[in-house]
Amino acid sequence: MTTATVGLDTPLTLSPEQIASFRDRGFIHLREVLPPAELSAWRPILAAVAHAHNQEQRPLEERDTYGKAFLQTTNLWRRDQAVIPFVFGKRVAGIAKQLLGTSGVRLYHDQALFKEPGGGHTPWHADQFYWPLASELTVTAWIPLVPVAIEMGPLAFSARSQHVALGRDLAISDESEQVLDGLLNEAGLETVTEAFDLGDVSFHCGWTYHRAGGNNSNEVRDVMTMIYMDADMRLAEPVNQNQNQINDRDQWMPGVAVGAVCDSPLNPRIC
Ligand SMILES: O=C(O)CCC(=O)C(=O)O
Repeated sequence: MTTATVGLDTPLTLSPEQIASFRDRGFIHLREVLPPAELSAWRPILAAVAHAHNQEQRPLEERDTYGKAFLQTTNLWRRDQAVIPFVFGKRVAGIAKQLLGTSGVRLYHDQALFKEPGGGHTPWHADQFYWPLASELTVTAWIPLVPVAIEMGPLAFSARSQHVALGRDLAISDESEQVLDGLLNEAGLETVTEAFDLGDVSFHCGWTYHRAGGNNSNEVRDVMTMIYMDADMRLAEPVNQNQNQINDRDQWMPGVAVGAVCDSPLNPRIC
């Protein structure tokens, strides 16, 4: 089947080698997952919702490092029903399910991450630092809506970093960029930075360290992400009163009790 004949819900079966590579390296960059024509048609729809709900007004030079990294708009599917077919697509969710080896996946949340022309780097970080979740069965799908050349800041991964508990108390910041760069280098871990063609999708584990360079082109790096978790994921007590985890619990899983399955109305089971 070529990507020209697939849709957002068409299943894609991964090879055992692809699944093993993801579990070993903590990420996988898959080529030709979604049809470029379909992504190009979705781009203006997703961008319109993202921009309509983004509050950032400051020019780039007045923002801090995180603010310069991208315009972030969360849970587009709750803001406009038009994007639900994209965010609930079973093809990408089905890949997440195979990678995790779970009986199914729920949506944790989605995000648009648009790196503006001249936008800065995304510092090294691991997403699971922010999540009050009882297991590591989480995966983020990073879906560019435009081809992302190296100069535009594609997502880069520290291969196998999910296996080493380094710097796990660091929030994304100038400090995380500096400290983790040193720690990951000292640990001898390989950084993988690759351009993305339109249709490529990467998947990374919650504890895989990742970063992105700045956008040195004249085009916006439009990216949509969907974060999935095991359909049976349970809510954990926030670690060390981590305020980020308290905020995430309240924002993304309202009403779920510690120890219960994260099945709030914001966390639909996708497949
Ligand atoms: O797109 C980026 O620059 C960062 C993305 C990221 O950190 C993520 O999707 O977890």
